[in-house]
Amino acid sequence: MIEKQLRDIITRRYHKKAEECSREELYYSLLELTKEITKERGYNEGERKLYYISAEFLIGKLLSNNLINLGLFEEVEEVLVKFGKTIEEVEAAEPEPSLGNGGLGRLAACFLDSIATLSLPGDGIGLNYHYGLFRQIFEKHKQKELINPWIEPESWLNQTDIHFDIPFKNFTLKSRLYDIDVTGYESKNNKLHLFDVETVDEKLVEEGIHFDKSQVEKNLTLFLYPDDSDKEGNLLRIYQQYFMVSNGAQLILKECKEKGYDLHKLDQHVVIQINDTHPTLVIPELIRLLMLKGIRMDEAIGIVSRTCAYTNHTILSEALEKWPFEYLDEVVPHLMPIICELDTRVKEEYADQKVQIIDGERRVHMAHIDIHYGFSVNGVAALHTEILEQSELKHFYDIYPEKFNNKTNGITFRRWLLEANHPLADYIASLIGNGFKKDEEELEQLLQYRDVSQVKERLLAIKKENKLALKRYLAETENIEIDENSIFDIQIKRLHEYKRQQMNALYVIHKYLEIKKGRVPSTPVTLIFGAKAAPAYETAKDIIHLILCLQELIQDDPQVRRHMNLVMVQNYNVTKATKLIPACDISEQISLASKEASGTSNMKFMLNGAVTLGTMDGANVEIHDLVGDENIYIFGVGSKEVIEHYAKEDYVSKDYYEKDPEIKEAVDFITGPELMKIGDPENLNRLQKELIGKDWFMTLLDLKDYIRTKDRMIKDYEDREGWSEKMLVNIAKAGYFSSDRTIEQYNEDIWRLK
Ligand code: Z2T
Repeated sequence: MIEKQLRDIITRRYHKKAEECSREELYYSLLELTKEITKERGYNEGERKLYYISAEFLIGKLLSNNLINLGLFEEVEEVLVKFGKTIEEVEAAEPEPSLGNGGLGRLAACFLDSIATLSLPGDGIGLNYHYGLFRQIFEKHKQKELINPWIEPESWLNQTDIHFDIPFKNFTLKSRLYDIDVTGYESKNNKLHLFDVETVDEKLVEEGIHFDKSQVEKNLTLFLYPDDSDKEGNLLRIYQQYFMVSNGAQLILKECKEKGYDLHKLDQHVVIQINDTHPTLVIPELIRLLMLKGIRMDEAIGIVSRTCAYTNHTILSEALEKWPFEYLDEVVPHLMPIICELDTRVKEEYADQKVQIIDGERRVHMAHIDIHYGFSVNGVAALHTEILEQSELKHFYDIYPEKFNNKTNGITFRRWLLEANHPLADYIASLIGNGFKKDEEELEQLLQYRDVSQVKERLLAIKKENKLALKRYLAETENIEIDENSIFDIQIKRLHEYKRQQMNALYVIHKYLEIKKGRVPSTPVTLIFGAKAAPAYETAKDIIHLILCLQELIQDDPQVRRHMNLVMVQNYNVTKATKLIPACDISEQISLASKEASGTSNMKFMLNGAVTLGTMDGANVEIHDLVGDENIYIFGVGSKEVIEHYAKEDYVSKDYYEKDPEIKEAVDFITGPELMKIGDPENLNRLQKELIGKDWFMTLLDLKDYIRTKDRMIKDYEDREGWSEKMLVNIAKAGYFSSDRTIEQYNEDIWRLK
């Protein structure tokens, strides 16, 4: 069936036989076929619909994902073999859309998959960035940023004829909507609506990712801002945000009109989830549009407040958006009377300075708009929500306890198990059937095999197979050699001081010195890093520099390399994550307790049989609750203690540096002769100074415990049977972290669709 359809498409497109097609030709043919079959399934519908507005949707490549969700993957795989190609080869021709920075954007993509899979009517609304996040290459042991084009003449984007006028201060921009179909697993579809400007000019890009910022109509959707949890204030960002939400609001009202809904009852038919504060302007914009339709302000505010719900993703204060009043006034003056009215109403009701929308310095606190004028505020892991309620947002929790709720993050198993790890998914299915693909808690049935050696040996064999596959992939794509018989210890996530890649690097230095002294690990270890740094984030770039210098030092030292290897993959993205995660033994989740709101790679690793080395932070806490002490390695100080250190301002990194010879030796090595020969003294000196003089995220506080715990883990790895049992328990308990569960909870408590 598929074979004939595909052959027909190929003949029509290329006038040749499938067997003679290139990877690209097969890819475009499959793209066309997949889009066609998707359309035939139809779309989820209902009396009430969700709009998930987000500045980021990190959807990654879609071919395999969509084929799995359509139930066609195996058939296509077989057909391609007939044509003389593997699906991996064909998929290599697909560009990856990198429309997100990291966890927040990937979460939005997992949510779209689960919303469709659960047959809920819910669309995504975002922007069609032409280049998305930058592509990273390494030059002279440093990150360099290049543009990352992903839009081709044919792609998953469907151009529509939907346009809106978006009013700015001195001009109006006309938008165009592009849609990507979201295929659920064995369900109907939803849509991801991405808005764009027709006048964007890609030639505006100069060198790297620099571009002329003066003409908004030419650059509005060129790039995604490359920040992760910290950002530089910028007018262009406000332009992007308003463009996104005004389009979103107009689309929502258009759909309501088409369905004949009464706008006075908007909140019965529509719920808007605001993904972090980036889409906050949807609140005043929707109020403005309802008023233009003749609804009085008071009522409009009420309707919108019953329609909007807000998700918070971080407690890092530098990431909480506070726009100067003048900036907003410069871009969207027509919203200012509404924002001022929202502010006045708060000031009339509450004296507390901490809950004001406009503060004493005339800055507009976006989160405060969301909390006062939305009906729900949620955190993304149990600990995170508790910290919001008890400290970060305490003053709001005191006013609105009923608005606060937790929704622990999740991941879609379709991509992170079925697509990323075929051998494991197939083996699990052979043991417990296919139920776990839609009802993930069924993975618990694996626990009955806890004491069955054969099963555990198979898990080890599959891990080995995946490590070999990664070895081949890295050899082919990055010219990197790794030893499949070593322990794969992986830290992949955005580069940020709070995530503490620098602590992992200090471990490497410590181990290097140990090996030099003849104390070698029982099993060789390969440490793998993958991380992009925000281009303006100096310390993050210094940390990348340190890691790349260490990589060269070790590569060129056969004596050390035999026992410990270090590799940093270039341009870490969703595609690379699907290759790296199934091959992992040790999952590094080592953020300073209280700082990682949830983390989601921790869940992906666990699901694929890696064991977590982590702090009591974010969702690690819930992983620990589920698997128990025996099956996770926890170290470091807890969040209470950390929060106390910040309150008392009593953490002095220099004391740790001076009092502990091991710590001192490792930190000093950063500017020792070995690394200074390889790297740039400016970067290495600056990083060392940062660690001794500031160390805002308390690396040195946890370093000793980290080293001890990781060493214990490496020792325990030798007991293969014992380790494989930990793997089994982790996989069996991962069901809780399915985004299907998360979305069911959003729907139950917030959205109430169907
Ligand atoms: C982001 O990826 C996250 C938080 C942000 O706060 C911004 C970005 Cl781009 C503004 C991450 C969190 O750091 C991570 O802990 C969490 O798992 C993820 O969002 C999804 O909630």
